[in-house]
Amino acid sequence: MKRRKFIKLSAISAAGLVLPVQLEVQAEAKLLLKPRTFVTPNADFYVLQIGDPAELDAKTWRMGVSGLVEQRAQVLQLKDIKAMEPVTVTRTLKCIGDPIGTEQMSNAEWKGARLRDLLERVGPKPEAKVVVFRCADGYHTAIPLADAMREETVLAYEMNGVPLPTEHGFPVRLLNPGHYGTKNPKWITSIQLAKEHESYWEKQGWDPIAHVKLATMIGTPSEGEEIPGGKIYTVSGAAFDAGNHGGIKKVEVSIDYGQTWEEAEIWAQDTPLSWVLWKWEWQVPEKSEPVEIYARATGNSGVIQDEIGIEVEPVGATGYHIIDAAIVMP
Ligand SMILES: Nc1nc2c(c(=O)[nH]1)N[C@H]1C(S)=C(S)[C@@H](COP(=O)(O)O)O[C@H]1N2
Ligand SMILES: [Mo]
Repeated sequence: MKRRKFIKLSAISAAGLVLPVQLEVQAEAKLLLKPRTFVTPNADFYVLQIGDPAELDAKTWRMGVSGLVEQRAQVLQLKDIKAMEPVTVTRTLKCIGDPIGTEQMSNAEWKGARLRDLLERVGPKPEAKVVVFRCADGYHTAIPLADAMREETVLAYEMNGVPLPTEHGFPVRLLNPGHYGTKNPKWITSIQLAKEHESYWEKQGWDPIAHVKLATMIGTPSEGEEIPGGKIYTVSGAAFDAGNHGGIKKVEVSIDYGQTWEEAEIWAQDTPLSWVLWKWEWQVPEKSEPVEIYARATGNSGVIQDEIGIEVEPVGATGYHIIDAAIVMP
């Protein structure tokens, strides 16, 4: 009660406004969480690519759809893609190079068209096994045709209500559920049906399948943070499996090197194709000592993350994210 009142008062003084009490307490409490919002604002969404972002002009941009197709190859403009049946989806993207997901994992609401609807127009030949995407920055990657034909595979042209920002792939990028960022190409200029393809990162030894592994990140506290002893501290973060283990069933936190685990509260979630956000209120002991905070998730399939992780780079790890912090008494 005392703490809530304090939070409420500081919210008023910080904002200089009096909001409805409940909202105000929630908003202020969420400032202490990381991630703080279920949908990542575009300005905060991680950015990753092999070189500089490609700057494309919607007026002159064209995307070819060709290769092993039954019908005539097509050349599409942005308006052609926007004329297709639109879908709006919430999806988390995560980089394969950030296996535990501390920084390169973000969540947005995207609008686009189903890749399947486009591929059905050209009709893949029976011998077509993969769909190859070539991009304006020289990047190229392929996904299995079966994945491309899933209902959830989307060619996105909007992100959080605005046209895709340049750095996120304007005018069109792929959202390929269940797979790391490598399989979500930006600045697409051609789509080709083929028997096989060796992609940009595969040539350098990265996993050609790139299934997202079950992972949990701790946002608060941060590495090396000093946590006041004898008070309540909110440990928070995100967990994600991209649906590969049936979604996240639960998230647990340990402050005794994994001997005992406390279940965290999942405070925001959507489909398994988005991350879940979690928090756990910790009654911090009244003594100065170093502390290690562990977090792990369990998938609906029953898979539990383990400390070391069964798989490591270059396929993406499953180990715990561990934070070294310190409890300090005044
Ligand atoms: N054209 C192109 N698409 C790309 C890449 C790239 O280098 N070029 N990098 C991929 C990787 S490794 C990741 S993690 C995601 C990052 O997407 P974002 O920058 O929108 O977060 O883009 C993917 N798509
Ligand atoms: Mo990535």
